[in-house]
Amino acid sequence: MIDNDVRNDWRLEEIKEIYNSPLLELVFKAASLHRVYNDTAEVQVCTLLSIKTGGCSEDCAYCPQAARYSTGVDVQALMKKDDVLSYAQKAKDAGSTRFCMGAAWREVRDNRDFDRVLDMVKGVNEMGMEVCCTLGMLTEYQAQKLADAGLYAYNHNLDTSKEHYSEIITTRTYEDRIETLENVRKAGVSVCCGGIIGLGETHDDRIKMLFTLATMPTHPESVPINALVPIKGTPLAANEKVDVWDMIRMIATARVLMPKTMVRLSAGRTDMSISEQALCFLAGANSIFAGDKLLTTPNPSFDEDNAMFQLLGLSPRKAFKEEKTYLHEIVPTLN
Ligand code: SAM
Ligand code: DTB
Ligand code: SF4
Repeated sequence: MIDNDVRNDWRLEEIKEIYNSPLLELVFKAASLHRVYNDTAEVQVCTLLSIKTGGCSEDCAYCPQAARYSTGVDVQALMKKDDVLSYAQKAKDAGSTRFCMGAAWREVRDNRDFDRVLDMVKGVNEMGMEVCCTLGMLTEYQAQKLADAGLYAYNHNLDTSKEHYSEIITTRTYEDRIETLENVRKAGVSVCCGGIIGLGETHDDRIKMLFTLATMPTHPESVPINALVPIKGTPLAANEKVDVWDMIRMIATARVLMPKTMVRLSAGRTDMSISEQALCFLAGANSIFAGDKLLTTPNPSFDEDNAMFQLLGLSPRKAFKEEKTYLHEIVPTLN
């Protein structure tokens, strides 16, 4: 496979040009690269579970789980390991190959709750699913402990551009986010990092966020693109609904910049028709969150998504495929 398209020396001006190109040209370019580097009939199906909900100390302006906004989300302590494992089994039975556990924490602390999460990671890994966590900031030591327990991927989003970040979150910095991502990398865990559109950012902010992602020394293995789910009680409650064409443009640009990355069509699917989602898949999206809830907000049901997959001729991607591809690449005799 020729990897000339997988670059991390993108210039901001080049990205601007790609992002601003005529939409159908951009979709065509993204779709063409997508079929060179990925199996376009496959979509990774991930299931999310909120293992600790609400009561978060941070001030992320979009988030239903921030304690300081009255959003009606009930605070729930960390779930029991067995309950989490039975939920993971249900997700596996419904066709999910990645299970992502989310906690409304600012950061991980070295306490009994973390030990319980490590046990959950071990349990889900033993079930043969790719385990992912999103728990807030991590030290290098904590990332290593998660890796040792069998963690496959860690989700930690940049959310927006460095310039727009302080308009959205003031209780931590962009640099804090980058530091956690570096700790995850050092531990050998797959990086899942993307953002949200619809936060009141400009097109330039979106381009800058994509620039930061696409110029990392190694591209994130997965990049979730979320449309803001406006939540009553948060400062962004009255933000305008994200235009589906903006979502498609964002996905297509991410696909062109990071041809081998899994680009995830994340929050916002309940507002999208099958035709709109089909355009996202054409533009290079190859991962979704499945199950009727994201963390606290609704998402299409497994049945609805199965029907969509049938209609579009898509099938769920097998677990641990990246590893197998990698093995084939370094040991050609296995082919
Ligand atoms: N507390 C951890 C953190 O902030 O990294 C993990 C959970 S947090 C809810 C994970 C991600 O969900 C956020 O970084 C953000 O990108 C996304 N998210 C949260 N609320 C959202 C909303 N209303 N609409 C779209 N995405 C949202
Ligand atoms: C990501 O980028 N999107 C997911 C996951 N990573 C953790 C979360 C979306 C959350 C949407 C709001 C909610 O359901 O609470
Ligand atoms: Fe807390 Fe994460 Fe929500 Fe921010 S996005 S308020 S850190 S749960």
